[in-house]
Amino acid sequence: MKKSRILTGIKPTGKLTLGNYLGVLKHLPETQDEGEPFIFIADLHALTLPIDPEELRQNSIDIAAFYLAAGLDPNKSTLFLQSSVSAHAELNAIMQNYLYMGELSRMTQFKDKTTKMNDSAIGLGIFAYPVLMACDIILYDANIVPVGEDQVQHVELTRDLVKRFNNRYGNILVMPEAKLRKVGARIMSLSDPTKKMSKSDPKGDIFLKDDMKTVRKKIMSAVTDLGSEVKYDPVNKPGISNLLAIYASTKDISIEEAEKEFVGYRYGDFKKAVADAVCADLEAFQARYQHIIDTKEYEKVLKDGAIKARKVANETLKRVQNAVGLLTYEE
Ligand code: ATP
Ligand code: LTN
Repeated sequence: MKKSRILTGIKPTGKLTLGNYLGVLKHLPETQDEGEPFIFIADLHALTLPIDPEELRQNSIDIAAFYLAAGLDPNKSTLFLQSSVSAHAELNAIMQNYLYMGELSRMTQFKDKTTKMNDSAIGLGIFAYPVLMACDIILYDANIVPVGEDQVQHVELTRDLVKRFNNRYGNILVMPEAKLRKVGARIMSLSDPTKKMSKSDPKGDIFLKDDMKTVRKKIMSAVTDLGSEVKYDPVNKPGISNLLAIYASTKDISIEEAEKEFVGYRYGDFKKAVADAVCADLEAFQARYQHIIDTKEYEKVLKDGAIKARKVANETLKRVQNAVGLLTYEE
Protein backbone atom coordinates (compact mmCIF):
# COMPACT_ATOMS: atom_id res chain seq x y z
CA MET A 1 0.00 0.00 0.00
CA LYS A 2 1.18 3.52 -0.79
CA LYS A 3 2.33 5.48 2.26
CA SER A 4 0.19 8.44 3.36
CA ARG A 5 1.53 11.87 2.59
CA ILE A 6 1.13 14.23 5.50
CA LEU A 7 1.45 17.98 5.13
CA THR A 8 1.08 20.93 7.44
CA GLY A 9 2.49 24.40 8.03
CA ILE A 10 2.68 27.13 10.65
CA LYS A 11 2.78 30.87 9.88
CA PRO A 12 5.75 32.68 11.43
CA THR A 13 3.63 35.68 12.40
CA GLY A 14 4.14 35.91 16.14
CA LYS A 15 4.80 34.08 19.35
CA LEU A 16 3.52 30.52 19.20
CA THR A 17 0.89 29.62 21.78
CA LEU A 18 -0.11 26.58 23.77
CA GLY A 19 -2.96 26.31 21.23
CA ASN A 20 -0.51 25.85 18.35
CA TYR A 21 1.40 23.36 20.47
CA LEU A 22 -1.45 21.16 21.66
CA GLY A 23 -3.51 21.54 18.47
CA VAL A 24 -0.74 20.48 16.10
CA LEU A 25 2.93 20.75 17.03
CA LYS A 26 3.19 18.35 19.98
CA HIS A 27 1.54 15.52 18.10
CA LEU A 28 3.25 15.86 14.71
CA PRO A 29 5.97 13.30 15.48
CA GLU A 30 3.28 10.59 15.73
CA THR A 31 2.53 11.11 12.03
CA GLN A 32 6.05 9.94 11.20
CA ASP A 33 4.90 6.37 11.81
CA GLU A 34 1.74 6.81 9.74
CA GLY A 35 3.37 8.07 6.57
CA GLU A 36 5.67 10.60 4.99
CA PRO A 37 5.40 14.06 6.56
CA PHE A 38 6.19 17.32 4.73
CA ILE A 39 6.22 20.02 7.39
CA PHE A 40 6.92 23.64 6.54
CA ILE A 41 7.15 27.21 7.73
CA ALA A 42 4.49 29.27 5.93
CA ASP A 43 6.66 32.36 5.52
CA LEU A 44 4.95 33.56 2.33
CA HIS A 45 1.66 33.44 4.19
CA ALA A 46 3.20 35.54 6.96
CA LEU A 47 3.60 38.36 4.44
CA THR A 48 -0.16 38.64 3.96
CA LEU A 49 -0.32 41.09 6.88
CA PRO A 50 2.35 43.70 7.61
CA ILE A 51 5.37 42.23 9.42
CA ASP A 52 8.85 43.52 10.24
CA PRO A 53 11.55 41.66 8.20
CA GLU A 54 13.75 40.89 11.20
CA GLU A 55 10.77 39.61 13.15
CA LEU A 56 9.81 37.38 10.24
CA ARG A 57 13.33 35.91 10.10
CA GLN A 58 13.44 35.27 13.86
CA ASN A 59 9.95 33.77 13.95
CA SER A 60 10.85 31.45 11.05
CA ILE A 61 13.92 30.16 12.90
CA ASP A 62 11.83 29.70 16.03
CA ILE A 63 9.28 27.56 14.24
CA ALA A 64 11.99 25.40 12.70
CA ALA A 65 13.48 24.88 16.17
CA PHE A 66 10.02 24.20 17.63
CA TYR A 67 9.38 21.50 15.03
CA LEU A 68 12.64 19.79 15.97
CA ALA A 69 12.06 20.29 19.71
CA ALA A 70 8.62 18.68 19.35
CA GLY A 71 10.46 15.59 18.13
CA LEU A 72 10.28 15.70 14.34
CA ASP A 73 13.16 13.65 12.98
CA PRO A 74 14.72 15.09 9.79
CA ASN A 75 15.43 11.55 8.61
CA LYS A 76 11.73 10.78 8.64
CA SER A 77 10.14 14.19 7.97
CA THR A 78 10.94 16.81 5.35
CA LEU A 79 11.17 20.23 7.03
CA PHE A 80 11.41 23.33 4.86
CA LEU A 81 10.62 26.97 4.28
CA GLN A 82 7.71 27.59 1.93
CA SER A 83 9.62 30.37 0.17
CA SER A 84 12.53 28.00 -0.59
CA VAL A 85 10.32 26.00 -2.94
CA SER A 86 9.36 28.24 -5.85
CA ALA A 87 6.79 25.73 -7.08
CA HIS A 88 4.39 27.09 -4.41
CA ALA A 89 4.29 30.48 -6.11
CA GLU A 90 4.24 28.93 -9.60
CA LEU A 91 1.33 26.64 -8.83
CA ASN A 92 -0.41 29.58 -7.17
CA ALA A 93 -0.31 31.47 -10.47
CA ILE A 94 -2.21 28.61 -12.09
CA MET A 95 -4.65 27.69 -9.30
CA GLN A 96 -5.83 31.24 -8.68
CA ASN A 97 -7.91 30.79 -11.82
CA TYR A 98 -9.89 27.90 -10.35
CA LEU A 99 -11.07 29.48 -7.11
CA TYR A 100 -13.63 32.23 -7.18
CA MET A 101 -14.11 35.62 -5.50
CA GLY A 102 -17.39 34.50 -3.86
CA GLU A 103 -15.74 31.47 -2.26
CA LEU A 104 -12.76 33.42 -1.02
CA SER A 105 -14.87 36.18 0.49
CA ARG A 106 -16.77 33.59 2.56
CA MET A 107 -13.63 32.44 4.39
CA THR A 108 -13.97 33.23 8.09
CA GLN A 109 -10.22 33.75 8.58
CA PHE A 110 -10.29 36.45 5.89
CA LYS A 111 -13.33 38.08 7.47
CA ASP A 112 -11.85 37.90 11.01
CA LYS A 113 -8.52 39.37 9.97
CA THR A 114 -9.94 42.20 7.88
CA THR A 115 -13.14 43.34 9.64
CA LYS A 116 -11.38 46.23 11.30
CA MET A 117 -9.41 47.16 8.17
CA ASN A 118 -10.24 49.68 5.52
CA ASP A 119 -10.62 48.21 2.00
CA SER A 120 -7.78 50.35 0.75
CA ALA A 121 -5.42 48.68 3.25
CA ILE A 122 -6.41 45.06 2.54
CA GLY A 123 -3.78 43.45 0.34
CA LEU A 124 -4.67 40.95 -2.38
CA GLY A 125 -2.54 38.32 -0.59
CA ILE A 126 -4.78 38.05 2.48
CA PHE A 127 -7.81 37.60 0.21
CA ALA A 128 -6.06 34.99 -1.92
CA TYR A 129 -4.52 33.29 1.16
CA PRO A 130 -6.49 30.02 0.68
CA VAL A 131 -5.28 29.66 -2.92
CA LEU A 132 -1.66 29.50 -1.78
CA MET A 133 -2.63 27.19 1.08
CA ALA A 134 -4.36 24.85 -1.37
CA CYS A 135 -1.18 24.84 -3.46
CA ASP A 136 0.89 23.96 -0.37
CA ILE A 137 -1.26 20.89 0.10
CA ILE A 138 -1.65 19.87 -3.54
CA LEU A 139 2.07 20.05 -4.39
CA TYR A 140 2.94 17.18 -2.06
CA ASP A 141 0.02 14.93 -3.06
CA ALA A 142 -0.95 15.16 0.61
CA ASN A 143 -3.91 13.10 1.74
CA ILE A 144 -3.66 13.99 5.43
CA VAL A 145 -3.51 17.59 6.70
CA PRO A 146 -3.14 17.87 10.51
CA VAL A 147 -4.55 21.24 11.58
CA GLY A 148 -6.51 22.96 14.33
CA GLU A 149 -10.24 23.46 13.91
CA ASP A 150 -9.89 27.00 12.53
CA GLN A 151 -8.21 25.68 9.37
CA VAL A 152 -10.86 23.13 8.39
CA GLN A 153 -12.69 25.61 6.15
CA HIS A 154 -9.48 26.15 4.14
CA VAL A 155 -8.92 22.43 3.71
CA GLU A 156 -12.54 22.03 2.59
CA LEU A 157 -11.97 24.72 -0.03
CA THR A 158 -8.88 22.82 -1.19
CA ARG A 159 -11.06 19.74 -1.57
CA ASP A 160 -13.51 21.74 -3.72
CA LEU A 161 -10.63 22.91 -5.87
CA VAL A 162 -9.24 19.38 -6.30
CA LYS A 163 -12.67 18.08 -7.31
CA ARG A 164 -13.20 20.93 -9.77
CA PHE A 165 -9.75 20.54 -11.30
CA ASN A 166 -9.95 16.76 -11.60
CA ASN A 167 -13.42 16.94 -13.16
CA ARG A 168 -12.03 19.17 -15.85
CA TYR A 169 -8.59 17.63 -16.50
CA GLY A 170 -8.74 14.03 -15.28
CA ASN A 171 -7.33 12.47 -12.16
CA ILE A 172 -4.41 14.85 -11.63
CA LEU A 173 -4.60 15.94 -7.97
CA VAL A 174 -4.80 13.95 -4.74
CA MET A 175 -7.82 14.60 -2.49
CA PRO A 176 -6.69 15.82 0.95
CA GLU A 177 -8.45 15.54 4.28
CA ALA A 178 -8.10 17.65 7.42
CA LYS A 179 -7.06 15.67 10.47
CA LEU A 180 -8.06 17.12 13.83
CA ARG A 181 -6.97 15.97 17.27
CA LYS A 182 -9.86 14.49 19.24
CA VAL A 183 -8.71 16.65 22.17
CA GLY A 184 -6.97 19.99 21.69
CA ALA A 185 -8.13 20.98 18.19
CA ARG A 186 -9.43 24.24 19.63
CA ILE A 187 -7.69 25.46 22.77
CA MET A 188 -9.46 28.54 24.11
CA SER A 189 -8.19 31.75 25.70
CA LEU A 190 -7.60 31.48 29.45
CA SER A 191 -9.16 34.89 30.04
CA ASP A 192 -12.12 34.40 27.70
CA PRO A 193 -12.76 30.68 27.11
CA THR A 194 -15.36 31.44 24.44
CA LYS A 195 -12.55 32.70 22.15
CA LYS A 196 -9.76 30.72 20.45
CA MET A 197 -6.29 31.10 21.97
CA SER A 198 -4.70 33.07 19.15
CA LYS A 199 -1.29 34.62 18.62
CA SER A 200 -2.81 37.54 16.76
CA ASP A 201 -5.15 38.29 19.70
CA PRO A 202 -2.92 37.35 22.60
CA LYS A 203 -5.21 37.96 25.57
CA GLY A 204 -5.26 34.90 27.79
CA ASP A 205 -2.53 33.11 25.84
CA ILE A 206 0.26 30.91 27.11
CA PHE A 207 3.29 31.36 24.89
CA LEU A 208 5.72 28.54 24.24
CA LYS A 209 8.59 30.70 25.40
CA ASP A 210 6.95 31.94 28.63
CA ASP A 211 8.96 31.12 31.75
CA MET A 212 7.43 28.56 34.09
CA LYS A 213 6.51 31.11 36.74
CA THR A 214 4.42 33.00 34.18
CA VAL A 215 2.82 29.82 32.82
CA ARG A 216 1.83 28.74 36.32
CA LYS A 217 0.45 32.19 37.14
CA LYS A 218 -1.59 32.31 33.93
CA ILE A 219 -3.14 28.89 34.60
CA MET A 220 -3.85 29.64 38.26
CA SER A 221 -5.65 32.84 37.28
CA ALA A 222 -7.58 31.32 34.34
CA VAL A 223 -11.27 32.20 34.27
CA THR A 224 -13.41 29.40 35.71
CA ASP A 225 -17.14 28.89 35.93
CA LEU A 226 -19.99 28.79 38.43
CA GLY A 227 -20.30 25.62 40.47
CA SER A 228 -17.51 23.55 41.90
CA GLU A 229 -17.44 20.31 39.91
CA VAL A 230 -14.58 19.57 37.49
CA LYS A 231 -16.71 18.42 34.57
CA TYR A 232 -16.43 18.65 30.79
CA ASP A 233 -19.33 20.79 29.61
CA PRO A 234 -18.11 23.36 27.04
CA VAL A 235 -21.48 25.19 26.92
CA ASN A 236 -22.07 25.70 30.64
CA LYS A 237 -18.48 25.35 31.88
CA PRO A 238 -16.24 26.70 29.11
CA GLY A 239 -13.35 27.61 31.45
CA ILE A 240 -13.12 24.27 33.25
CA SER A 241 -13.68 22.39 29.98
CA ASN A 242 -10.80 24.25 28.35
CA LEU A 243 -8.50 23.41 31.27
CA LEU A 244 -9.57 19.77 31.06
CA ALA A 245 -8.77 19.76 27.32
CA ILE A 246 -5.38 21.33 28.04
CA TYR A 247 -4.64 18.70 30.68
CA ALA A 248 -5.86 15.76 28.58
CA SER A 249 -3.96 16.88 25.49
CA THR A 250 -0.78 17.54 27.48
CA LYS A 251 -0.95 14.07 29.05
CA ASP A 252 -2.18 12.48 25.82
CA ILE A 253 -5.25 10.97 27.48
CA SER A 254 -8.97 11.27 26.73
CA ILE A 255 -11.26 13.87 28.30
CA GLU A 256 -13.10 11.07 30.13
CA GLU A 257 -9.85 9.83 31.66
CA ALA A 258 -8.96 13.37 32.72
CA GLU A 259 -12.40 13.91 34.28
CA LYS A 260 -12.00 10.72 36.32
CA GLU A 261 -8.70 11.93 37.76
CA PHE A 262 -10.36 15.04 39.16
CA VAL A 263 -13.54 13.71 40.71
CA GLY A 264 -13.99 15.51 44.04
CA TYR A 265 -11.24 18.11 43.31
CA ARG A 266 -11.74 21.79 44.07
CA TYR A 267 -11.06 24.23 41.24
CA GLY A 268 -7.85 25.47 42.90
CA ASP A 269 -6.31 22.01 43.28
CA PHE A 270 -7.41 21.08 39.77
CA LYS A 271 -5.71 24.18 38.34
CA LYS A 272 -2.54 23.33 40.23
CA ALA A 273 -2.51 19.85 38.65
CA VAL A 274 -3.03 21.39 35.20
CA ALA A 275 -0.17 23.85 35.81
CA ASP A 276 2.12 21.00 36.99
CA ALA A 277 1.39 18.97 33.85
CA VAL A 278 1.82 21.86 31.41
CA CYS A 279 5.00 23.11 33.11
CA ALA A 280 6.62 19.65 33.12
CA ASP A 281 5.94 19.29 29.40
CA LEU A 282 6.91 22.85 28.39
CA GLU A 283 10.06 22.92 30.48
CA ALA A 284 11.48 19.85 28.71
CA PHE A 285 10.34 21.24 25.35
CA GLN A 286 12.07 24.58 26.01
CA ALA A 287 15.33 22.85 26.95
CA ARG A 288 15.33 20.97 23.64
CA TYR A 289 14.43 24.18 21.78
CA GLN A 290 17.32 26.08 23.39
CA HIS A 291 19.80 23.37 22.47
CA ILE A 292 18.66 23.49 18.84
CA ILE A 293 18.94 27.29 18.77
CA ASP A 294 22.43 27.16 20.28
CA THR A 295 23.71 24.54 17.82
CA LYS A 296 21.89 26.07 14.81
CA GLU A 297 20.92 22.53 13.86
CA TYR A 298 17.92 23.92 11.94
CA GLU A 299 20.11 25.45 9.19
CA LYS A 300 21.18 22.16 7.63
CA VAL A 301 17.78 20.63 8.25
CA LEU A 302 16.06 23.41 6.28
CA LYS A 303 18.63 23.32 3.46
CA ASP A 304 18.33 19.55 3.01
CA GLY A 305 14.56 19.76 3.41
CA ALA A 306 14.24 22.33 0.62
CA ILE A 307 16.10 20.04 -1.79
CA LYS A 308 13.80 17.10 -1.01
CA ALA A 309 10.65 19.24 -1.07
CA ARG A 310 11.56 20.87 -4.41
CA LYS A 311 11.91 17.50 -6.06
CA VAL A 312 8.44 16.34 -5.05
CA ALA A 313 6.79 19.72 -5.66
CA ASN A 314 8.31 20.19 -9.12
CA GLU A 315 6.95 16.86 -10.28
CA THR A 316 3.41 17.82 -9.28
CA LEU A 317 3.82 21.24 -10.83
CA LYS A 318 4.84 19.67 -14.13
CA ARG A 319 1.85 17.31 -14.02
CA VAL A 320 -0.45 20.33 -13.58
CA GLN A 321 1.31 22.38 -16.26
CA ASN A 322 0.92 19.53 -18.73
CA ALA A 323 -2.73 19.04 -17.79
CA VAL A 324 -3.73 22.66 -18.41
CA GLY A 325 -1.76 22.97 -21.66
CA LEU A 326 1.43 24.77 -20.67
CA LEU A 327 4.45 23.54 -22.60
CA THR A 328 7.13 22.04 -20.37
CA TYR A 329 10.23 21.49 -22.51
CA GLU A 330 13.10 19.97 -20.54
CA GLU A 331 16.19 22.16 -20.18
P1 ATP B 1 -3.45 33.52 14.18
O1 ATP B 1 -3.96 33.32 15.56
O2 ATP B 1 -2.55 34.66 14.02
O3 ATP B 1 -4.48 33.43 13.11
P2 ATP B 1 -2.68 30.81 14.13
O4 ATP B 1 -1.94 30.47 15.36
O5 ATP B 1 -4.10 30.37 13.99
O6 ATP B 1 -2.49 32.35 13.91
P3 ATP B 1 -0.74 29.30 12.64
O7 ATP B 1 0.39 29.69 13.46
O8 ATP B 1 -0.43 29.13 11.22
O9 ATP B 1 -1.94 30.31 12.81
O10 ATP B 1 -1.39 27.99 13.21
C1 ATP B 1 -0.66 26.81 13.21
C2 ATP B 1 -1.56 25.67 13.54
O11 ATP B 1 -2.03 25.80 14.89
C3 ATP B 1 -2.81 25.59 12.65
O12 ATP B 1 -3.02 24.27 12.24
C4 ATP B 1 -3.92 26.07 13.54
O13 ATP B 1 -5.15 25.49 13.20
C5 ATP B 1 -3.44 25.58 14.90
N1 ATP B 1 -4.01 26.39 15.98
C6 ATP B 1 -3.94 27.74 16.12
N2 ATP B 1 -4.57 28.13 17.24
C7 ATP B 1 -5.06 27.01 17.83
C8 ATP B 1 -5.81 26.77 19.03
N3 ATP B 1 -6.19 27.76 19.82
N4 ATP B 1 -6.12 25.48 19.34
C9 ATP B 1 -5.74 24.46 18.53
N5 ATP B 1 -5.03 24.63 17.39
C10 ATP B 1 -4.70 25.88 17.03
N1 LTN C 1 -3.28 28.68 7.09
C1 LTN C 1 -2.61 28.04 8.17
C2 LTN C 1 -1.12 27.85 7.90
C3 LTN C 1 -0.93 27.08 6.63
C4 LTN C 1 -1.22 25.70 6.43
C5 LTN C 1 -0.89 25.44 5.06
C6 LTN C 1 -1.71 24.68 7.25
C7 LTN C 1 -0.49 27.57 5.45
N2 LTN C 1 -0.45 26.58 4.50
C8 LTN C 1 -1.08 24.16 4.52
C9 LTN C 1 -1.89 23.41 6.68
C10 LTN C 1 -1.58 23.17 5.32
C11 LTN C 1 -2.90 28.89 9.40
O1 LTN C 1 -3.18 30.04 9.30
N3 LTN C 1 -2.82 28.32 10.53
